Amino acid sequence: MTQAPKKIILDCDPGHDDAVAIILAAGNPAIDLLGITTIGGNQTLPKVTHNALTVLTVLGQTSVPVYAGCTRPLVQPVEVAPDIHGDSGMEIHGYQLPEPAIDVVPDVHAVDYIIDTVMNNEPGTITLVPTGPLTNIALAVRKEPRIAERVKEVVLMGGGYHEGNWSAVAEFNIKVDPEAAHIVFNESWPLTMVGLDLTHQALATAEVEKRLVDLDSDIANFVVGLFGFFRQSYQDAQGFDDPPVHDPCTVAYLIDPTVMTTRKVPLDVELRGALTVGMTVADFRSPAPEDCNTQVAVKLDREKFWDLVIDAVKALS
Ligand SMILES: [Ca+2]
Repeated sequence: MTQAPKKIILDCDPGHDDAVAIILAAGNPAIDLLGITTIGGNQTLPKVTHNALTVLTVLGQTSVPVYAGCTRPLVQPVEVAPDIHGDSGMEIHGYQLPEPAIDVVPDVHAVDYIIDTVMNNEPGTITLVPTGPLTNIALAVRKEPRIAERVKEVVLMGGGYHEGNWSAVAEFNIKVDPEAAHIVFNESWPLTMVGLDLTHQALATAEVEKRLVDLDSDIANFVVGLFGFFRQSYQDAQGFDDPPVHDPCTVAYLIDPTVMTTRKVPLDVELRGALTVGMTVADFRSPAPEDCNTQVAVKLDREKFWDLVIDAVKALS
């Protein structure tokens, strides 16, 4: 029997890898992409919101509603990542991006959209998929605490138990709004942290790019263009040969949990360390407590992951 598609809200800051997460969510029948909410992160809120609208326009998925969220972190000043994502937040090689054919839903803040969607659907049916800083999600659960028990699960890209990329021990999404992450990681909902330990296995290699080039479609060319810029910036800024395509790993896990192995561990977010602010601290001392509601992603089935991405590009083309 086929299961009903999983209803998700994608809370993102596009972002090259966010764009691929949108593709996977829109292009796989196991996912029902209810809406996209945006959050300042890789670039400022107006830029990432523009990019989300652009991605949906490229994909021809203009019926997916987009809601703009918070312009800045709860406590920290705005910090963006132009060295990785460029001035626009989604700079691209060799592909002409269209102007968006749609606009955001007017007068509805992302935080209210998240709350209303969770409260107006059956408990246990809405999954939150944050792939940017956690400001919107933290504010939503503070404004309406009942969403914590109604959300099916939170599957987020962020953090890392052994790796950092914005400091020695902190990942960007968590580091730029650690207070928001602290709120989200300490709620009662089931939470899966798809962190750098996992996403650094999702490298867009030359072989992956060749598979996309061979598809010879507009959307495939769009992704190839994204990977082209992303490869260059990851080479220049972080010494990678191939860029890690972090965000779609979350959606891939929701489509097919066997795409990665996970481990149940207590998680928390460091707020006050002299060197460690924004570190996601995973307690691997075993066994995990019975009531542990958090887990980390450990190992990616690369082949299965890229098959899902390529299939979604094909389906949308
Ligand atoms: Ca992102």
